[in-house]
Amino acid sequence: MRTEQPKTIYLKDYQAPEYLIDETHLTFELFEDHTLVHAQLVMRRNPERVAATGVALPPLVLDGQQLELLSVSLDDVALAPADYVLTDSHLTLQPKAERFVVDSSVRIHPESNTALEGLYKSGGMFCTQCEAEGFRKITYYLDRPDVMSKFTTTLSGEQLKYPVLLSNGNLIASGAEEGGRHWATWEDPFKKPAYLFALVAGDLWCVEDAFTTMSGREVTLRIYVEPENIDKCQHAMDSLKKAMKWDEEVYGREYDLDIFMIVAVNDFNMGAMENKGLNIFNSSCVLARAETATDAAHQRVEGVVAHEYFHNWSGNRVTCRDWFQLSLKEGFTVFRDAEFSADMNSRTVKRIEDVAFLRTNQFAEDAGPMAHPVRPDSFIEISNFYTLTVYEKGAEVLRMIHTLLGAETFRKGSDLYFERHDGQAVTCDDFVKAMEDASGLDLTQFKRWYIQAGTPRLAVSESYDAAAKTYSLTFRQSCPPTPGQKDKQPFVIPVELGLLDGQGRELPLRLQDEEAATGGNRVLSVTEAEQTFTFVDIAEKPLPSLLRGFSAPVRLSFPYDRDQLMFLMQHDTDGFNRWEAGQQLSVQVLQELIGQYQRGEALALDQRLVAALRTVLENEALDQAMVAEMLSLPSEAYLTEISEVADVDAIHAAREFARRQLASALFEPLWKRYQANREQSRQTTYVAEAGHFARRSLQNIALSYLMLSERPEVLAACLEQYDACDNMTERLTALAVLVNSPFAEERAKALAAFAEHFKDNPLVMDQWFSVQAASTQPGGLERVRALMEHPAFNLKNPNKVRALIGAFAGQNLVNFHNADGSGYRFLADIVITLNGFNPQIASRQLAPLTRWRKYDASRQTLMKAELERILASGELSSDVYEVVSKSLA
Ligand code: 0A1
Ligand code: ZN
Repeated sequence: MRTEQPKTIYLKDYQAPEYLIDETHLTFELFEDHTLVHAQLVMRRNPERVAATGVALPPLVLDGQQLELLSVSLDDVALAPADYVLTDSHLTLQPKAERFVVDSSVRIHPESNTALEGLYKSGGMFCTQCEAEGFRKITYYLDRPDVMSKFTTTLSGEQLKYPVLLSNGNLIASGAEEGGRHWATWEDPFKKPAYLFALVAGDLWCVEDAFTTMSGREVTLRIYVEPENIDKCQHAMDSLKKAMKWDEEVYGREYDLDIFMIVAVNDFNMGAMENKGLNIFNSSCVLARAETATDAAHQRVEGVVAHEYFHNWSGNRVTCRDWFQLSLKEGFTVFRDAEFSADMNSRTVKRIEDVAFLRTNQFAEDAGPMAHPVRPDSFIEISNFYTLTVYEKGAEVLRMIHTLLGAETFRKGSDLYFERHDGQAVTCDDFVKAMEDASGLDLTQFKRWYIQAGTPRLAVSESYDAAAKTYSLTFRQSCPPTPGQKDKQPFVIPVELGLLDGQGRELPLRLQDEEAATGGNRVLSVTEAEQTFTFVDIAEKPLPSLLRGFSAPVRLSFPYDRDQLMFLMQHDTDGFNRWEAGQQLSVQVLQELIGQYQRGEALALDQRLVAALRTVLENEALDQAMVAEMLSLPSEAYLTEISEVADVDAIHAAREFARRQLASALFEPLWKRYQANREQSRQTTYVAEAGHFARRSLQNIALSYLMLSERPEVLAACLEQYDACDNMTERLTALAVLVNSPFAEERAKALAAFAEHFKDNPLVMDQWFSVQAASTQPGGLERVRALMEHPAFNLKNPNKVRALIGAFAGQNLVNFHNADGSGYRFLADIVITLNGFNPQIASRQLAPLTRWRKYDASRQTLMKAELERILASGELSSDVYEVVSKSLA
């Protein structure tokens, strides 16, 4: 909880640390009602700072919060309270020499740590989460990423309760103590910042495997879980080995320790954490097997395991100088994991999913009160900046560098970056400099992507001169103002494009002033506010395919008509843009329906959408995952995001109307493909591979349409799928469509059977909560309130909060935005409660309320009133304070 007035920290105030910590020796004595931490810090003055501060030794200011100081000594001399200054957040000492040793002992209370930051207990085990500033809740330290130290850690605990004792690096000694206790000492040979420290003690089982690195070293791989989950680790282990191999092949990066460990914990604020050699994971991102985890969950496990593993180089060996540089490691690592997933599964489908997510969620963040650059220049609470902008937009920035340089030169740049900065804490500028040095390109203007917030708009217009056979595209870019940034300079926008002729063939491209034509696909760099490119030798007016693969995170507009979009859906050589054309067509059709609804007219669906989707559905040669993606209408959240003022009820009514019309017009082909795929599912056992994901995704979206027909044969098929399938993907879809159907009796039966069968599996129960929280049937809030009383629900567990509250406020838009304001009041009450014990989760759950500017005047008033009520509710954490106050500013 906040004890001082929240303070804004600025990048411009960055100063290197006055002191460095060469060695850190930690001892933890774990007990049920407290833990004792002893830290020995071998320190010296930072030579870099001597010129700035002169010969006199500056005070040593150690970070520390919620610590009970038991003793402190300097070079073995115990200090009296008069020798130091102790506040809620710092311990200040006066060193007497350039080199010295600080010893401190503190008492902490992991057993009552509900914020899940620092050392805490999850179920019966001890674990840590130190990023970003959690280490200061463990011991007095220079808790900042540019202080890198070699750690040794000894931990001791009761042998029976905590047979497994883990920390970073290699186990160098262990033994038994009197009184049923035992201990272990771990040594990490690589220096690291405190945020990468980790400790685990528990009654855990492990799955073990091995990986031989490219230079022939043998690495032991272990995944530690609670005994009942030992049968759910194989997929994560397979993913880990694939990731290790991929990083060697694609980036030339080899693992560096003799052991790599993953531990699954049930209570975790985020997805997972890349602690050196000892990754700690939210169990939802490790555990997966057919019966309990969906295809999406399997893919998430693969992606998160890879993400954390890749951090060993992009984050750990080369880390961040300060937290403003967070995207240095996160943007890069998300880009790396996305490319890995693209290589393991379908590249186009992965891109479609990522872009849909980015445009719906990151674009909304970038247009809201918390908008910030990829490299923010100020923050109140760093935990609030683990954002979609830093992660996902940061990854898009890396992707654009990759596009501009080409794969080979990008690899040269990353090699140079890792070689130049190994063992250092560096900045985004250092990364870009390595890319410039490897390529010879000047990226000065490109760096605006790091410093300007907001999503650029790129309006494109065309003109064709039949006599001269020239075709021109004019690009106009602009970027709306964001908090603290009124005027924006033009970005470098790489636009990948092609031009199609009347038969859908790609034309060779030659720009004016160029000697010869290149192939049919190229990347133009748009760098000016307005810029025209003229292609020559264009014999007929072409149709442009723009921003292929979503080559830049911008809002592109081009005046396509619906027939042109249908043409692109069929003929574009770029798979992503075929999908994108379908989305744009759907958006146009849905916006027309929204208008009809608002004017009180009868809704009428443009039959061209039916025709376009029929063609897709009947094309057996298309990748089935692509068919499924093309059949998915833009989500209500996306339709909200692209609206000037979002009319929640009109959006929901229009989309549901379109779904019903499509279901009825396309019943035959949907039913045919559903039955064929369900039959194949019956004949095969579950396999977590792209081809199988594709088959099930088409089967499941078909079922969700078919159920809208309310025909008895579909209900029977749904119940058959629910009962007879061998995997959670089919079962959960069947359950979800029942929950959203009018078949009350079948729905209740399935929900009860599901809960009975899976009551002991918390991750499966999370899915059971989510499916109900997201149901758009009326009475959503009452259902959610009732589910909060269910024995499997627990507000202290972040996964439960996300599954029930997060799904309701984030996905169930018609119910959450009920015009009476009940959804807002409910969420504000939850945030006020969460603020009292887990500020990070409280602050994240707030996001839907921060979007108040998107809604009509009456909802705006209701939403703002709830934000104000939170602000006035008492002592707020810095996390919640920052988001609420900025939202109201
Ligand atoms: N570095 C982790 C994410 C992470 C960040 C903060 C946490 O606690 C507040 C936990 C995890 C990653 O990118 O995976
Ligand atoms: Zn990360």
